[in-house]
Amino acid sequence: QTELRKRLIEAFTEAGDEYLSGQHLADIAGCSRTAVWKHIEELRKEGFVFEAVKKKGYKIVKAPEKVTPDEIGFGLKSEFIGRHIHYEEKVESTQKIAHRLATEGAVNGTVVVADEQTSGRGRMDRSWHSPKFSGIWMSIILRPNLPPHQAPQLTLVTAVAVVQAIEEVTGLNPQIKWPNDILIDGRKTTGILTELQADADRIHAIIIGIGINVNQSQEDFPEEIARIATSLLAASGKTVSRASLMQEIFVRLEKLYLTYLNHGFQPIKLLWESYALSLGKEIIARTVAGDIKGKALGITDEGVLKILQEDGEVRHVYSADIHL
Ligand code: BT5
Repeated sequence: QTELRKRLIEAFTEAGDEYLSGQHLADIAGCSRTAVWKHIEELRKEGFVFEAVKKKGYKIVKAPEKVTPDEIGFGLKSEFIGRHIHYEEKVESTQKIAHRLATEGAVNGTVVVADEQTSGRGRMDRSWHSPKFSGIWMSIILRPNLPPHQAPQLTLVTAVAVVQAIEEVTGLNPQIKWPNDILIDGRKTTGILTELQADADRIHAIIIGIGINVNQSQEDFPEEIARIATSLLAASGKTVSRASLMQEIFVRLEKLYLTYLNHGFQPIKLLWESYALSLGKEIIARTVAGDIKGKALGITDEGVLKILQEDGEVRHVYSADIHL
């Protein structure tokens, strides 16, 4: 099967700008036209973009772009985030690898990235859909000299950096849903998962997992998330270079991270609130201890969500899913 696909790819390479008819491809590959069509569908799933013209046939207009260290390193402007990149084509979860590398002493700013995750994770053991080549699936290892209770603030720092990078690269205007979702037109395009290696009073490593839907078309999403998810391509109509977006995220995150370490959360808080989706709105926060209903007032200087209940009491929410 892969041999056959290789022959098809070679034929397309030789054909250059010419279209190849289904029959011609079938002759080259020595299979039926239906089989050719199936292989083209497979190649599409791998990230190839085809142009199909009636009576003429097919042509490849774009090959999948991998996010290898070379691609990401070329033109990278950050000082430490992304300076060490661990790339794999396919992994269970980049978080898992990052945890291992962090234990083995990976330096501050190390990034683990993969073109596909087979069991990408969300919070609370939920799964994260991470198909081949169409998104950014990465984990960033940072080693701030901070107590563990400040870690949630770094999720918010990261969210601001990702929003700014998406704005810069695509011109879209994403919004943040507390604490870790980045939405465009109300649909989730990015999720952030922050995990720690720490003892009672110090963080050894913080592992920030970032999943961004980049080049999926809206039909590509599985049914369970089709109505709640979107990608940068689906929202903007343009394919986005994953490597360029990663570079932009590294530069923005580095800047905000240093601001945060030197000046505290206050400046980040202002930025975060300027991108926040739900401030001033009625929301329901689903926590493990039950629902809290009321108006989202903002976040505290610690990054904790404040909700004004109908009875006038202001509740602080440390961890929850927000429903609008
Ligand atoms: C998150 O969890 O949003 C954090 C996702 C972090 C993923 C990154 S990818 C790199 C790194 N390696 C990993 O293994 N993980 C990190 P949470 O707030 O729990 O949201 C999970 C929920 O989002 C799921 O239950 C689905 O409803 C939905 N979902 C799953 N995949 C999605 C996708 N690709 N796009 C939008 N929504 C998705």
